[in-house]
Amino acid sequence: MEKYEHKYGADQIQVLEGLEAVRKRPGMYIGSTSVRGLHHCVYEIVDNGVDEALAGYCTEINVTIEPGNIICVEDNGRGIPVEIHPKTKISTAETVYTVLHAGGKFGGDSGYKVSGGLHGVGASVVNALSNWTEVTIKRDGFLYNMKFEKGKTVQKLEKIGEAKGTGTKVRFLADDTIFESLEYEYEVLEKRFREIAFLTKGLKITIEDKREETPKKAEFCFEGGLISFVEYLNKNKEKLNKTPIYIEKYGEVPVEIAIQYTTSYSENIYTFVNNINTIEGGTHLEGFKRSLTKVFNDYARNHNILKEKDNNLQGEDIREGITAVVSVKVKEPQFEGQTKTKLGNSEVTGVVQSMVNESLNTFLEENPNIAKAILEKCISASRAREAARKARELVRKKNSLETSTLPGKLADCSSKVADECEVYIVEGDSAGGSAKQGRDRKFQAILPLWGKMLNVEKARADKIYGNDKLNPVILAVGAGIGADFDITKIRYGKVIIMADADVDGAHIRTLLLTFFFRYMRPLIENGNVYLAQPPLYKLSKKGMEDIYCYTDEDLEKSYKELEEKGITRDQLGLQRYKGLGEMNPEQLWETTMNPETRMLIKVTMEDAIKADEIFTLLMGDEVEPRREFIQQNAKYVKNLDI
Ligand code: 28G
Repeated sequence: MEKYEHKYGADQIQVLEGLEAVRKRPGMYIGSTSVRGLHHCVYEIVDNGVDEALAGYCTEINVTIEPGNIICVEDNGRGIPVEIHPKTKISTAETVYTVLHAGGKFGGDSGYKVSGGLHGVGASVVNALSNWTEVTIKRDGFLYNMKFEKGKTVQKLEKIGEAKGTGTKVRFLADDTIFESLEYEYEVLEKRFREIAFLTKGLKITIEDKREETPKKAEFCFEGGLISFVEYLNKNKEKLNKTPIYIEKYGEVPVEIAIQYTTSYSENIYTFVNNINTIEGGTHLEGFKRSLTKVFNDYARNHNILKEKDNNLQGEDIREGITAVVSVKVKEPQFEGQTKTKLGNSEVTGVVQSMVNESLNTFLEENPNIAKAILEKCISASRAREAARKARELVRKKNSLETSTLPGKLADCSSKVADECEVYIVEGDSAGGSAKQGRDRKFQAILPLWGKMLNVEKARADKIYGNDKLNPVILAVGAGIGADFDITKIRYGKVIIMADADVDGAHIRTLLLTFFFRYMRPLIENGNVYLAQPPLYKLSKKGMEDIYCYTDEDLEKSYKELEEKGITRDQLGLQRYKGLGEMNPEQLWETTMNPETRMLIKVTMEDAIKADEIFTLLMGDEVEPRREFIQQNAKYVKNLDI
């Protein structure tokens, strides 16, 4: 064995200088020496396996975090070639692990590196930044291995036995004198490998964390590729097209896209170049957006969905509710932007655009019902946008005139210190009357509302503006809506929704919450919205103070407690409150409005996405799930923790 003793030729000296440069300025090659950079090392190695999968020779990659933060990556590809490389005069395998940018400079490969870590620097950089690296190759019926320390070859590639099958296995320990920490985060790696599995259909990736006594592991393999990706992203949303629209073309610039519309209002387009998430977008995203706008407008014109007098739909209208993943492969990607995650190659725009034009147009022609559903949503999005603009103008005008008219039905409080003031939005006239009489008028205002509230999810901004139910709410709160909502102008520190504890009450609560969520979101975020909790039952007995119960469990508990005191159920009078109107003003005050004794539920919104899902479920067009949901959750706020 010529371990430690092999002679260096001119090429080898160059190699060592190259890897020394990597160790001197690691940030230049892997971004940083933080955990982020540490994780990038794993991605670099795994990406070589992904390339082998993209070449069609590898179906499985297994990643293990071993105790001591050793990373082991194994694939069942062809195995890195073992023969002497004509340029470097050492084995190809060793070349890959010791020569900087081996792929481009020495590889002479006709293909292009389609996968790539953030920086696509290759295995030699990881090797240079590792305390040690061990590579094992199964190829041609034999088993080979080689070893490195801090990038230097300590054991050249040698045949160590026989082997069945083919593949490559790499184990490495990152250098703790270079990285700030060697603690890999399992969740971070898991998320990335799930993503890679979505982006590489059919490839199975497993990850196992063996550092703890109870190992964590996951396995990802998606035959549906990007279709599965989009379905995963939309799993809790109501869809307009049941199966994602799928576009795939493998030309000079391979492009793969999946699109699914939901009833939500958000735009979720994820783009990838060579499997790298291009967070800042770029030319591929530009091409995709342009095509969407053009194809949908053309289709709408050709099918008379947009009439001659109508304006074109704007891009943002067409992207409302979209979830899409755009994945392109570019031979020499130019990454720009602050975080180098913006594709700069200008030729990509046209490629993506013309490809999507063709495929999407065909899809719409073949699926008129889906086309219609999506366009209906686009059109209402454009109306909402127009109405929001009008509302904005109106609010601005109004503010400039300093007319702060309050709604006629509002029984305002005497204090003007918003922090100590509360407004009760009360369903129904009779309850409104009791609330007015029962309140503490110093700091409690009452705003009664009647009848069926407008479903803001369906009607949206164009109807909200000027709506006789919602306008009083907007005026009473006093801080505007939408983009003009100004939390510093709110007239009450607490906005309390007081509705019956039945299905209708749940409905009106939800409608109001949706309204606040969509048009006064900071109010929820700031914790100003509350739900009053009127009691469901009253237990009474002569000589005993009335007991109010707010839930069925509450009632059972009270029965049990009273039984322990020797009071049986049949000795007790039970009143079931069907509505707030059944309570007299004193009772309403005592049970629901008195700050000393009432139960208020603060509406929080820790997870806006989660809330969005709930509102979509509750307010969407699908009536049956909504009814079921409300019925199952009559006291739903607790369960949902909105
Ligand atoms: C386990 C850790 C990550 C890999 C291969 C397979 C080949 C290869 C890798 O070749 C040099 C450049 C282009 C030929 C290629 C095998 C062609 C034929 C390969 C990996 C030489 C690299 N047979 N599997 N590299 N090429 N897996 N997994 O690293 O010209 S790296």
